[in-house]
Amino acid sequence: MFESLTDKLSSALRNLRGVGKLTEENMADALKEVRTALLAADVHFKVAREFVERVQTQCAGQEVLKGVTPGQQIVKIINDELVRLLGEGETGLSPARPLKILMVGLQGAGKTTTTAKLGRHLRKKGYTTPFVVACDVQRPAAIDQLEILAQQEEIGFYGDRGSKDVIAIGAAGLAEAHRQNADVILFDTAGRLQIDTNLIEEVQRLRAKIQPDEVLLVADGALGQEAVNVAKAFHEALQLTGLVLTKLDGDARGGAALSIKSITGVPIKFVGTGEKTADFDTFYPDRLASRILGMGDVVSLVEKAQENIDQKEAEKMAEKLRKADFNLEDFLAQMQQIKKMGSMQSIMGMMPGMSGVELPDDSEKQLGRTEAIIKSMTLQERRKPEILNGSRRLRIANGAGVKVVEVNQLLKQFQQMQKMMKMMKGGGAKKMMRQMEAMKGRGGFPGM
Ligand SMILES: Nc1nc2c(ncn2[C@@H]2O[C@H](COP(=O)(O)OP(=O)(O)O)[C@@H](O)[C@H]2O)c(=O)[nH]1
Ligand SMILES: [Mg+2]
Repeated sequence: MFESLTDKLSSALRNLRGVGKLTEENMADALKEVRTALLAADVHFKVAREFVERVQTQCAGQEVLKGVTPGQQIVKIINDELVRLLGEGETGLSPARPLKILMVGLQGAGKTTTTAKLGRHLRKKGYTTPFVVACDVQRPAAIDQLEILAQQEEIGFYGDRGSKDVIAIGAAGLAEAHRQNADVILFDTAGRLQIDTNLIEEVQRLRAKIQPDEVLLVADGALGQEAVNVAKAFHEALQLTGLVLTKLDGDARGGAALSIKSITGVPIKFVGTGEKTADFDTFYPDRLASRILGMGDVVSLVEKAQENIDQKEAEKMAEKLRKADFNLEDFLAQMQQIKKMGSMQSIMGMMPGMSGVELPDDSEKQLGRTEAIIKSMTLQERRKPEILNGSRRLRIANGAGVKVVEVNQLLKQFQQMQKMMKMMKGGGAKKMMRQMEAMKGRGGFPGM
């Protein structure tokens, strides 16, 4: 979906997310690329311009977070703007029961297919008896098409091949659906190749007759801006309650999806992603945004940093590391920060470039054991591990439910870490690298 947009946006941001310092220059370059990528995806030029302006304003007003780079923070801002553009939090349907849904749109947009898809989808979402009514009398084949799909999905069906009166068919279909106790009733209608007044008037009369709770426009997502124009026209005539964008599996560039909500004000509620009835889903703006950016990893990382990392705490820790007076108490606090952020594996998964790295299965458990060991120490012991003699170590091991060798191992590795920090302080980078190599061979610090 939207491969080309994804490629262009992620290459614009790839350069940015690594930079430690943002300058007007590298920002301007990246945002220009973002704008070009949007335009190339057939996003409305006004929408693209506003998008970039909003990102710029927000970047200027942001506090710099610890733990992430400014570039990563911008990826997050762009992501949030994409979500806003796609229309956040408005994808629900009316709670009415039975729920009456009128499906409208141009010929070939995917109305009939989508009617069946939606019936099937809603049954999975808690409706028990979907029912479809064939109100397309333009082509006899249209009725057959809907009936076959309904049978295949075991959905109730009403059609009348002997009548050309769409309004009467709609009313009769509604009555039949009521008789069968349907809890969601979908009306498939005829489309034209272009919007014309006859079509609109017919649908308006049908609408007045059946009083639908939802009027959903089915629009071909591959049409880009043209789909936006169609949606505007239908909305003016029929007060749409939602949109279904179809054919997002094909060569859709993303323009329709990104412009249609902000131009028409009508939320996208569902998307079609293939010819089969199962190729259909509720529309989730945040999921699509992260797919388009291809940087869900960075976005979640920034979110977690915003939520969980106590900035002062992090600064204090960094200072201690610099001064090399990092004791076991600090180590415990650090570990608890990490735990707050989620599992080790999920954090690794969020680090760009680290998602493929597998931690050993028991690293989580090891982290827990290390924590238990430190917690079994007195405050004095945590601050001055050198006082830990044999009997103290035995007491700690018993308290933590581990063997003494594990306590010894932890202390030894902690000593090594301290040595390393002293070296860093002394600037002995080469020596430190050698030390690290040696530690790697031994499996490193437990849980790190
Ligand atoms: N690839 C793809 N094809 C679709 C999708 N939705 C509908 N179609 C196809 O588009 C064509 C027209 O669909 P149809 O439901 O008859 O459109 P209608 O004229 O609006 O009722 C059919 O060949 C469908 O299989 C979709 O999401 N993806
Ligand atoms: Mg049709």
